[in-house]
Amino acid sequence: MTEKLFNSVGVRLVSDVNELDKLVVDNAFARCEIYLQGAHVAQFIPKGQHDLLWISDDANFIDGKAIRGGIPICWPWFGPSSSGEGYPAHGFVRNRLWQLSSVENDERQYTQIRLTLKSCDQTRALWPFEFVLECLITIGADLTIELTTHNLDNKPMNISEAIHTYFAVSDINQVAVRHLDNCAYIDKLADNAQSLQVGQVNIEKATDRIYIHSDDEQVIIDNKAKRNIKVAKHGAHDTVVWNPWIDIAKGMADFSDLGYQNMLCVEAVNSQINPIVIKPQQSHTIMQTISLTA
Ligand code: TA6
Repeated sequence: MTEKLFNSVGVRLVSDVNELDKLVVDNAFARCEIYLQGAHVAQFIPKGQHDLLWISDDANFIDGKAIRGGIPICWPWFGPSSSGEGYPAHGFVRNRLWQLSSVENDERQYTQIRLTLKSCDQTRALWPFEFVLECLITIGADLTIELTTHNLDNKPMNISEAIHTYFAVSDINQVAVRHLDNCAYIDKLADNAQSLQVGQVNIEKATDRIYIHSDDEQVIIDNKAKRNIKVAKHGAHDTVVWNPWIDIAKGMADFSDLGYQNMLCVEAVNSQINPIVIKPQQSHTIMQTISLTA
């Protein structure tokens, strides 16, 4: 195992022949692990707390494979590609190696990690645009993921995207999501039928919903753990709530069979229903902040 230290206190780049390269941040507020592949946050543990993020016991940590759990970045499309079969689900940046651009502290002494990904021949083969993608990850009492798309092309680009966060919960049967009341949603498990949410969201079966034009703040109430997680977004029209439940989980090799009991995805999304058009030389940012709340 090799390690590189940074000027910013409590940040190490850990390279292990059996694993992917990851940044380990251990500052005054939290511990966090970030894989360079996918700019993928895999752990966020505020001091004295348990991890806010869930990772599958069967997750792969292999070059070129997406990690099941944590915070995958889905870009430049969310879900299946509109170009048809042969294109990866959720875009192509979650399993590519990003470049580490900077490690700094902000004025609150929160650690800021900046990772970038640029278009290249391999990305052009999947999506014919010139771009720079920047992911700024701020680790403090809360965790913020800020994903900025720079369109360097001479044509407008149309993207959908997600910050696809997997939260750890103690028992899915005792969890509720608040602040989606009265919001319309597309039910992906009911032929994309549209419904209206009434009251809080309880998860009692496989759930895969796109809440359209949702409020910018939800709260996950974890009754068994007696902890609440605030999930705030910015620059994202939609919120996706996903739990595969047992049958779908069993169909995924990297998803532990009973893992569905201890996870819930609440994602900041611009879905294909609400794509973002970025003009040449313009930028767009989507953001999610997660924190414990009373
Ligand atoms: O965000 C929910 C979702 O789009 C589901 O439809 C589900 O299949 C999930 O993401 C996981 O997708 P993945 O490509 O990571 O298996």
